[in-house]
Amino acid sequence: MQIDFRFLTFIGISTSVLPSLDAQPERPTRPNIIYIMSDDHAYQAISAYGGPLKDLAPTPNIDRIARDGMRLDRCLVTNSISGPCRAVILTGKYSHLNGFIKNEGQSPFDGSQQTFPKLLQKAGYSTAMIGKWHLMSDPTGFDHWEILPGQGNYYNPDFITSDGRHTENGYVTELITEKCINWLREAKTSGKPFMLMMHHKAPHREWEPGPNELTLYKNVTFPEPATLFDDYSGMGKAEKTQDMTISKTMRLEEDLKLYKDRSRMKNTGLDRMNSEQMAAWDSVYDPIIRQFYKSDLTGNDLIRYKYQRYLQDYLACIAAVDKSVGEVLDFLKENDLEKNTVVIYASDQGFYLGEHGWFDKRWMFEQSYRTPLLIQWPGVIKPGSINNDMVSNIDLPETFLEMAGVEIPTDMQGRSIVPVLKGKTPSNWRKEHYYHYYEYPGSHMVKRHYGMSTERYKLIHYYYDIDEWELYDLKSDPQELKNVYNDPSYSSVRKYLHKRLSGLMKKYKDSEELARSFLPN
Ligand SMILES: [Ca+2]
Repeated sequence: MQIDFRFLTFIGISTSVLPSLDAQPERPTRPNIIYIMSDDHAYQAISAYGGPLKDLAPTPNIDRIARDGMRLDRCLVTNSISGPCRAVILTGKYSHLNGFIKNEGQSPFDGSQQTFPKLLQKAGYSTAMIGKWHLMSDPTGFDHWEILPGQGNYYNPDFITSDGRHTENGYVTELITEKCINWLREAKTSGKPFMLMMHHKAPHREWEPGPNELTLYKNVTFPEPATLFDDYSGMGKAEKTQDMTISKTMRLEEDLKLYKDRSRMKNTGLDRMNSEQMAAWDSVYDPIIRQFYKSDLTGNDLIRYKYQRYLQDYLACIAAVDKSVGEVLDFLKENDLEKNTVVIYASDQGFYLGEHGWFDKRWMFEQSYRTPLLIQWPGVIKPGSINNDMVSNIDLPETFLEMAGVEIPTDMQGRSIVPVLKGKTPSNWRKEHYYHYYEYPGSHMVKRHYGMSTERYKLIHYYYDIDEWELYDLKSDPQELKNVYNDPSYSSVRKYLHKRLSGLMKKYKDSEELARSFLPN
């Protein structure tokens, strides 16, 4: 039986007068927390989530977390892009309140504000942040930090520590893993509970596979998504004017490594390779390049080819991340840390693998709005559980604080998912979720939008240089191809959702006026 000692003290019972507690005089040990987050890892590319890629590109180690813990199927992000997701996870506050609303043209994250690592550190946790940070200011609240500058590089990357910047030889996913395991080895001996944020750069664009995965999927053909050739005819202006299609936006050379002119490799990151790494790379890519330019593909055949090339590299990057997760899990097991360590696997947001003809993220549509979340917590989470409750990345900091028995500040805007993890979701759990994306004009030209979702519907408002509302019914249109906002049969739904959206904006202290204050002059 687990006894909450704080509760006994609160109701006025001194623990010392309870004889049954004598055998257990110490506070239950606080769990260690390892938060592993990759960058742009689509749930469609995790075999534990099923789907058509699961047998072709399995992730057996990430799946171990699902097997031993819980797979959460409805984790929604508040603003589907790197830096903002990271700021939300640190602060438990929506972008408009934590101040980090977009990547481009953004001022550095204000590290002086309240974050969950600071609160854990204050409560006696050893804390570390290793890998992609992407918030421009130095990390705060960590006993140890070692980060990539900006997006970082795959091969022979630079790292920044409090001592400055240096270059290391190797592949980024493997280097981050090694650094994390070294830190865990130290943390284990400190006698304190620890919290590690292990943030992989992979599988972010331009999807450069590591030396051990170069050939992994080169001869594999992946199934195409049903909406690869979406023409957006049922959608609005925002979808028709974006710049993130496999067809037009994805570049043959920089993205798909089909370099006809090698001088264009300069400053792409591939030019950081040493001669040995380059020789291994060329031995795989040279034949692909020769074959591609000989084939002279056009039209839909070219789109199909680009999709395959994209997935081959993207999934190879994920294979290295999966191996990394396995190494961490093995380390915990071998060092007798498994039982008292919570391991979380997540991505900063979801990603398109050809759905709607896209790559990248940003939208409130499923593939980028949903992010993978898998958690193992021995003795607390029932192994092999699957959960469908609407949770969000904004819930993570409060969840970590509750796991550690630290008081949750009232100004955080999420809700701890610990009860969900225990299989005891409260009856008043969230049924609606609020979203707001700001990076426009900018890369990929996805218009600014905010909106809300329920289990069945999504209401989205595109603004800034446009004023269009969209409404999707996931029950009749799970692929989100048909905007029914102006369909009279949805008028009462529309009215209801508008009302709920206003309520959510009020609840989260967001408003159209505030959104306008973030517009560029
Ligand atoms: Ca990302």
